[in-house]
Amino acid sequence: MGILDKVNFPSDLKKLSFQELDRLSAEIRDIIIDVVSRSGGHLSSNLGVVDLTLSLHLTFNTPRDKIIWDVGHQSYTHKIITGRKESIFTIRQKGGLAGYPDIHESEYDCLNTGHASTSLAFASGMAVARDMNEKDFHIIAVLGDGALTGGMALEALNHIGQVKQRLIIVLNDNKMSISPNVGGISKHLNYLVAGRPYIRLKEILQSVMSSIPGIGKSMVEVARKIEVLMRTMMVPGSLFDELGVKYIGPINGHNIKEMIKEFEEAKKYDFPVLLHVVTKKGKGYQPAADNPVSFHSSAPFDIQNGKFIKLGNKPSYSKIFGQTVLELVRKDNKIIALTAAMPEGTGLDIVQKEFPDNFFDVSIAEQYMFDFAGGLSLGGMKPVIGIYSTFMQRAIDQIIHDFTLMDIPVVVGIDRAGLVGGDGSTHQGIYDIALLRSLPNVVMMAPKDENELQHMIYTGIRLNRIVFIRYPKEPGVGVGLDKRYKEIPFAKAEIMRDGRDAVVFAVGPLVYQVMEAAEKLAKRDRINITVVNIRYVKPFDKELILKLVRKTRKIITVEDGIKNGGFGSMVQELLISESIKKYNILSLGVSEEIIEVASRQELLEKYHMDSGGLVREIRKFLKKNILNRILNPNIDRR
Ligand SMILES: Cc1ncc(C[n+]2csc(CCOP(=O)(O)OP(=O)(O)O)c2C)c(N)n1
Repeated sequence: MGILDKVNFPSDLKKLSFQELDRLSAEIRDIIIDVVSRSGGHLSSNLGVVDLTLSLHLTFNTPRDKIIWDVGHQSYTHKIITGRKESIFTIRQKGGLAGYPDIHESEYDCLNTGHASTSLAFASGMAVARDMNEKDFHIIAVLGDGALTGGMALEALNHIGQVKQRLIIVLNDNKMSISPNVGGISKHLNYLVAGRPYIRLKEILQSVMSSIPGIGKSMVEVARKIEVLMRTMMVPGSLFDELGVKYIGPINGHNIKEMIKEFEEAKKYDFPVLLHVVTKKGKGYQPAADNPVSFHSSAPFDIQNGKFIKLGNKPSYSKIFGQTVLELVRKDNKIIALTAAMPEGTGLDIVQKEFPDNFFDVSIAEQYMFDFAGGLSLGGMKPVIGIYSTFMQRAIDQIIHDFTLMDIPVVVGIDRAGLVGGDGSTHQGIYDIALLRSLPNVVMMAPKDENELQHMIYTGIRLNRIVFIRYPKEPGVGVGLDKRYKEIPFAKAEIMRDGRDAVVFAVGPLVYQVMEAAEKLAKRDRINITVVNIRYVKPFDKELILKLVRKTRKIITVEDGIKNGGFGSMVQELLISESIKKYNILSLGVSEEIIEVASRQELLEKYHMDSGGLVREIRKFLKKNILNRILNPNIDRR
């Protein structure tokens, strides 16, 4: 029987000895490795925080005390010891546990997270509310050194130091964002870890001076001067102290005893404190410790050798994006590739390796990245941003206020656009079309396959405009790549198939699902539909759309974005503005709701955008129309 058999809730931890706790850590690590090896997930971050999580739940009285996990990708241990160990094997699967904290899942999850750097603002507000309501519980925000680089976290620190509410911040420093952390703050944290003796000396000096009985004012003044001297001569103080948040650390994040001692101390302060806990990403599983980047958001793997299980040979859209940008940089030194802490995820890491001067990882700073790109563009460079659709939401104001109003050229590869498997509601890329479609000067494209993606990147750079190119998180279609880039004619769609019964306008790789459905409908139902690869969502091919609408009067739009305000709405608005009256339209897309955790395929099925679902929906739609015609024979079919 393992120790974990005895642990269901945090109260069970308190009955264990330190030796048992260490064994429990090892057991939990084994479970996490097992779970992630089967269905993928965040491995290295979770392995790093097992001891930290146990220490927090041992010290604090959850769920009365509130632990907020920033990003939340590191909450597997938290889930295991808060009543969810039996269901941990269902994590990230349809109907299973979410991969991030979820307030609907457990009372121990006090905040939904997924995007970085939100914990401090929430914790700060919750602490002020607690105090105003005269309640008495602890609020603990746990954020990584990566999340700390996000503007929101820094804005929060600035405010927390001013309001001075009672609040505990645990900084989990593993030197890594997804990739090695970058920037001045990261350097400062390294300094704090390396400068431990000096910082400790400073603390000791302070406490000695204050404990000398009857110490005169002048002595305190001397001590203060010594401190200032030390600070200016050899050790800058911690950034946090300067901001008004007491810094404690560094603390060994794998020593439960030491952490409990420090956390107990932290409870005593009635102002904000930050505990700098140092952990090792991937601890306990050598392949993940050796390669924390690949195991950050891991594919299923073989536990014995740490090798990822290959899911086919088709290159991902991200890979083609990175490859194309690299080839274009080789030809044009003015192209600058940009990412906000996602070099590998966006595929741009290969540009970083070959052209470090033409690449910037700005850390988790999406807003900054856009305006930085704006500056580069104004300076005559050609910025190409790689960003996930969901994280681009952070920079909507920069896109509107700073790009569209001045019409500053940029190319943005919107990765993970559309329905995203595994990560649940926080990571869906379903809003980009609706958010960008009404902005002036914006061009938006969606490639039907990886070959078209490379041409669109090439076209986008040549257009010298504000260009967004959206593509999903999935392997490409496997069509092979043309050797030479070509321009995709501006605002022109592509007819893939001709038929007289209806016309389907499809966005992105869903074109292929529609083509499959069209073949099935032709064979089984003798229904012949026209299929159009829309290519340009904005500005779209108005003439072609109107021509085909007039031909069939039965229109279907397909997009993996929200229907309300999305591409389907754009087509409907066009028909209204052109006073076209007699038509029937079926808009397929994502409904306005919180998206459940499921694979991309399951989500496509849910919204009838897999080929089978498309066949059924189109058949139903056309039958209804035939029925309508029989019942209303005098309908005006202008
Ligand atoms: C706004 C936003 N941008 C990017 C990401 C993608 N992302 C998820 S975890 C992560 C790194 C976080 O690093 P850190 O906070 O240090 O946590 P660690 O994984 O190292 O424990 C990033 C960039 C995100 N979740 N949110």
